[in-house]
Amino acid sequence: MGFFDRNRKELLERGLDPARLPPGQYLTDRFPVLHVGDVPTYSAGEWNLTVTGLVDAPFTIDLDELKSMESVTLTFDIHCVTKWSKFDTTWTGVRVRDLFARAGVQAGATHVVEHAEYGYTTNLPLADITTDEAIVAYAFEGEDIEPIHGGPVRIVVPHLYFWKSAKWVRALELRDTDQAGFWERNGYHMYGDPFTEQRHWGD
Ligand SMILES: Nc1nc2c(c(=O)[nH]1)N[C@H]1C(S)=C(S)[C@@H](COP(=O)(O)O)O[C@H]1N2
Ligand SMILES: [Mo]
Repeated sequence: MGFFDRNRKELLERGLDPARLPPGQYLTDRFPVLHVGDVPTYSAGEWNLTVTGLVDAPFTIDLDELKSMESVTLTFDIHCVTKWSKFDTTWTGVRVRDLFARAGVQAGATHVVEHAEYGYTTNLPLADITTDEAIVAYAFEGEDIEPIHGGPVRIVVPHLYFWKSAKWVRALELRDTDQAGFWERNGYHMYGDPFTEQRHWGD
C-alpha cells in the first residue's frame, strides 16, 4: 500500500470522514508554508486594503477599521495543489461580501482579482468570493496570523485550492472579465476545484 492509501486508511482509523479529503490529497497535521518571494513586514498602521474596480465607491480600510466590522469565526478544511490538506483550521475575519456591499458592486462585475504584496495575484469568480465562507482573515486559531501565513491579513476561500487564498492581501479588484493571476498564467487552473482536481490548464 502506497503513501496516499495509508494516509486515507489513517483517516478512517482516526474517525475522520475520508470524503473530506479530495482525490490526490493527503492529510497533514502540520501547517506547511507555501509562497513565492519574501515575507513582507509592516510597521504599525502601514497595512491597508483597497476595494476597487467595478464598484460605485472604491475605498481603502486599515486594520483597525477592518477589525471594527462584524466578524465571523469559521472552521474549514484547506487544500493545497501541492497535495497537502489540513482539516479544521479556524479563522476569524470579515466576510468579503460585506466589504463589497460597502463598495457597491456594479451590475457588470463577474470576477475578482486578489492583489497581494509584491505582485502576487489570483483570480476567481465573484460568486466564489462572496459565499458565507469567503473571508478577509486577520486571526488564525484565535491569534494574529503569523507573517509567514499571510499576516496581518489574508484571504481564505476554503472551497478552492489554497493558492486562491492570497496572503498579505492589499486589494480586491472587481472585473467584468476573468483575468489570470500569477499561478494561473503559469499553468494552474483558472477555477481550481480540489474535489474535481482542477490543478492545471486542461484539467
Ligand atoms: N501573496 C501570496 N499568497 C499566497 C501564495 C503566494 O505565493 N503569495 N501562495 C498560495 C499557496 S500556493 C498556498 S498553498 C497558500 C499557502 O498558505 P500557507 O503558507 O499559510 O500554508 O497561500 C497561497 N497564497
Ligand atoms: Mo498551494
